[in-house]
Amino acid sequence: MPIIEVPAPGWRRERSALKTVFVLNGPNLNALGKREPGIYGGKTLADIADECRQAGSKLGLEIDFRQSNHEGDLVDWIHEAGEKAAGIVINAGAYTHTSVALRDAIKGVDALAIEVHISNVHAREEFRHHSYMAPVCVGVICGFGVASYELAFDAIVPLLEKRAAKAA
Ligand code: CA2
Repeated sequence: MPIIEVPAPGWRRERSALKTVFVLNGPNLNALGKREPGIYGGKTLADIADECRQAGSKLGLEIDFRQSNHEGDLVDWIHEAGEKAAGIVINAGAYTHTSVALRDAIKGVDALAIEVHISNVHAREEFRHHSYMAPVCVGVICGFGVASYELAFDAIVPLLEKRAAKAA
């Protein structure tokens, strides 16, 4: 009698739910852990990338983690995410408060985008209270330290599942 291996239902669900999420980081975030630990904590961007990959893999997400100090790179990566990813988690740093280009790029792609910040921007200087990107993102998570990224993954999974179910 042939032996047929039947994968556990959970395994099947986990594999089929695998989705790519681009995690995009803007200017100065490469300096995390080196200065201003009172505001941003002591973790480096490499630590955050590791934590994001671990948290993402638990949720069946494939995380593509990137950082640039250049606005155009971020625009290009948003376009790339539109081709290759289901979601975008973006901490655009100071470009959040200045960039119409990032807003237009997010608006122009199908990938769902969530804006994140490590600090609570609303408890800081007034110029940080406004985000050009927030109106074109599905939501904004800020003020939870590095956990803001993981909270964004928790938030995006059901949205991606809903989208996939609609498309099926
Ligand atoms: O809280 C956040 O995640 C921010 O996006 C961080 C940005 C800031 O401009 C936003 O308003 C809020 C700053 C990026 C990190 O800047 C550093 C500067 C010096 C040392 C370490 C980080």
